[in-house]
Amino acid sequence: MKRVEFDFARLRAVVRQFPLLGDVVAAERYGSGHINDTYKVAMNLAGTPLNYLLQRINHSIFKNPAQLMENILRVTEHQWTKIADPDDLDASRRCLTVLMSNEGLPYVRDEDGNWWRGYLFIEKARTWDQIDDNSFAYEAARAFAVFQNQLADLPLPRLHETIPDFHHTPKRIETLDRAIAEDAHGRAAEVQAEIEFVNQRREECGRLIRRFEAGEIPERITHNDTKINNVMLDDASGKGVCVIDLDTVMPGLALYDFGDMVRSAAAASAEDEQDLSLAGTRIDVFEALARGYLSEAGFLNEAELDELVFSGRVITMTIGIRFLTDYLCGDVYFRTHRAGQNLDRCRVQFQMVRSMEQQSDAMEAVVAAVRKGHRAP
Ligand code: ADP
Ligand code: GN1
Ligand code: MG
Repeated sequence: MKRVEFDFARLRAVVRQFPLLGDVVAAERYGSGHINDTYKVAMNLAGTPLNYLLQRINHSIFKNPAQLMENILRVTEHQWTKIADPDDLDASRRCLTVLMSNEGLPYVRDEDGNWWRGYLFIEKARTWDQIDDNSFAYEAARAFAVFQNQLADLPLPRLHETIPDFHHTPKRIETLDRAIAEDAHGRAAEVQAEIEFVNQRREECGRLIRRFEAGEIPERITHNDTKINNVMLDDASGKGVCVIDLDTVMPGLALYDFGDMVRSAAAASAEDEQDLSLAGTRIDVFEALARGYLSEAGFLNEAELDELVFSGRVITMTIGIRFLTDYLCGDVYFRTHRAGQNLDRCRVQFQMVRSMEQQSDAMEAVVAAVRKGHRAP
């Protein structure tokens, strides 16, 4: 998908395809996601300001946006059955609300064939790219567990797989191998150390998939992109308000969701930090995540509980492999703002994996203590 900035007139034409009252007065690029183009749209509703969230869906990555939006509608409507409470005057902040178009669809198309969706703008809450307050980690992990709980009884049919094999680490390694062999941008020589890092861990990368295939770890409905900036925390209380970025909600492993919380929230540095001495995994944040997640994730079986620590390593490894692959392919998947950013992102992920390997025993002890605390007296 070509990266283009949309001017105000074009955005206003998109907004006009939704039955919204009032005047569009401003629009600005919003958030720091790597995939979609997000805009905050300000409206003037007869003198009252009102915001909406408008997103261009990245249709190079999500090949079937209509099916994707079908998933999101089903998910949010199901969440709503769990949330709606006439006494809760703040319920509409607790899950995303999809805007339906003038034609009654959960998306609109523009003249260039782009796909757009709109959401109610969730006010008085924000996302964090990095956190330095462990209570935020606790609340975020808890919110993602609540989300998994809400969807545990989503009626059939199965959700569409918006990106097949999204977290299948061995398949991600195969894609990396192809990118190395092709070396389309002549970058492979420069990343020999990273390739060697992957080579040393090929075997263990398949561990969760093997346990899934053996029937020990169940398939659940999971979020699959539980990055810390995909949960909105309340400005006043710091509590989890709403889980967002639902493009990848589909059948998956709960462990991948926990693992990606560890990767993103327990990072000691920014995801693309260039000074690797700052990168690593913070065990204090890991503990807060484990406490928050297990406070709500009573559905986990023994095998899942046993793999909580490993899940952080394997998902961090997987995302690092994806950043490395994208670097070799010429930075076509993840949005970048400077040369070498995907390689820096990869290196931070691999440094975090090293850090988790070194702290493995301590992290296992944390999980054991948290599990003990959650056992019935
Ligand atoms: P991406 O897939 O590119 O990561 P997201 O759906 O995560 O896109 O949105 C990007 C950012 O926009 C989020 O991190 C969040 O800060 C903000 N955002 C998304 N949805 C809403 C919403 N409904 N209300 C307010 N802010 C939102
Ligand atoms: C992307 O959309 P965003 O920025 O929340 C990516 C995730 C990666 C993440 C790495 C659909 O997430 O899988 O873990 O970047 N989303 C997709 O920061 O590929
Ligand atoms: Mg996001």
